[in-house]
Amino acid sequence: MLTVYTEDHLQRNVRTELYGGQLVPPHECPERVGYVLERLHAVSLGEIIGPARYGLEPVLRVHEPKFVEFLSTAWTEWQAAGNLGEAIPDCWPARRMTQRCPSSITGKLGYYAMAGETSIGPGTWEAAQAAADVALTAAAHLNGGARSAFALCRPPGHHAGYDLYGGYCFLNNAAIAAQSLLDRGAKRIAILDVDFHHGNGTQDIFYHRDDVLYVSLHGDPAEAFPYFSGYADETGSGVGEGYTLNFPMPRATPFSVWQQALQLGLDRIRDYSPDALVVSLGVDTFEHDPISFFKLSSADFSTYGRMIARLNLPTLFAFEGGYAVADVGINTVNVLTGFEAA
Ligand code: SP5
Ligand code: ZN
Repeated sequence: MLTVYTEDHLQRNVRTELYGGQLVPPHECPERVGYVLERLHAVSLGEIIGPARYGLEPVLRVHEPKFVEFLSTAWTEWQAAGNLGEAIPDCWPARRMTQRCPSSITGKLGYYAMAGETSIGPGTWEAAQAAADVALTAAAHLNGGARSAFALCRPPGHHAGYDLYGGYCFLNNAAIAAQSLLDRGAKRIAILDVDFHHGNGTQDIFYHRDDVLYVSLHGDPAEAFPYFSGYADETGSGVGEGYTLNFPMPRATPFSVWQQALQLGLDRIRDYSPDALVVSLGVDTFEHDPISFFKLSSADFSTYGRMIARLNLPTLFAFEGGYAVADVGINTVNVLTGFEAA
């Protein structure tokens, strides 16, 4: 399997995450990708190439122009305003407040953020744009006839909505890739999101559409981030009704239960008969993940990689979460080798 990767992700190296009432070193750190690379080499998964540059056009197919403009200027504006730390919001357009975008950078952060844990720093925008290019390069590879490709994206993407960032995500790499596959001739794309968290951003972008089926397995939003998205009764709207499928699951969910939900999701994807599959591949379902609560073992990742392969679809894996840093490489690559072995 081909991997697409760039060291440009290193440009995102913020010092702070708002966590437990403290500013701590971020869970979503550059070392995560280092462990994945190390494991890719160890198993000789295949060639690793750098991304092509696609510019903003494919990004603007799924994100709002003013949001993208905000992301590209946020750090400069934050610094120019005299702030000493990294950029974090402190006020949101909550119920019954106006939804107008302020001109103040602090106001804009609250307007565009779906969560406050995610700091913006120098290089955040450059890394986010590079991650989108990584996903687009992997999509181009599928278009060229490949069976599979691994987009080693960082920062991750599935919490980023049409005009929302947060949950460590800025641009929705998986959604950008899915849209580019449609724009290059695919009629239907399925997105399978196996990250522990609900991909609220991906759901948001495609909620009203029937040309992208979104299937997600995740921690019950009543108990888990992102809290305000991912219930089973969120099923799509308008022509998109029935094209969003959510499987929220409780604390301590073991692989035996998770696997049953996965099989139901895979059955739905097979019925949909898509031209290709995009997998939002987060490995924070791992039993030792520090911020999540499912109980998958490292071997379980291989098992479900094989299950995904049985769909026999061109498949793009886009890297998302996973914070048991030293095990992120083994778990991620187990999915890919499981897929290849099937
Ligand atoms: C891409 C991705 O996996 N994003 C996850 C973002 C999660 N951010 C908030 C985490 C808050 C976790 N609180 C857990 C408390 C554990 N005691
Ligand atoms: Zn996650």
